[in-house]
Amino acid sequence: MVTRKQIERDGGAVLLPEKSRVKPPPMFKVLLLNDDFTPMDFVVVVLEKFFGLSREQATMVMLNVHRDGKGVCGTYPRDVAATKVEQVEAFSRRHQHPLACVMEEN
Ligand code: TYC
Repeated sequence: MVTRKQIERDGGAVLLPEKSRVKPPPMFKVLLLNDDFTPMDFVVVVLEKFFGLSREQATMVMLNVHRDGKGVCGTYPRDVAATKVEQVEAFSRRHQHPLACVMEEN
């Protein structure tokens, strides 16, 4: 908030914010990679559980990965992306599936 007193003290000048000198934080895509063994239903569950996708969105992303070899699940700051990769890989190994999840800087 700018008070009348502050404006008067500045001789009525309107002070604009300085140009920010900090870069926005780098963002990272989290991708799933296709393989021949992980069941389609399992990939859909992963996309719902860890990326908050609806059943319909998850099915579309899974089919894109199945067709194209890889696909983006979401974009996050570095630490969030790294946690998603760890969670997906741990969950997949626990269920004995080879599903691979990687992150890439945008
Ligand atoms: N290709 C797998 C199959 O036919 C399905 C699959 C989709 C696996 C996406 C991994 O990231 C993946 N069962």
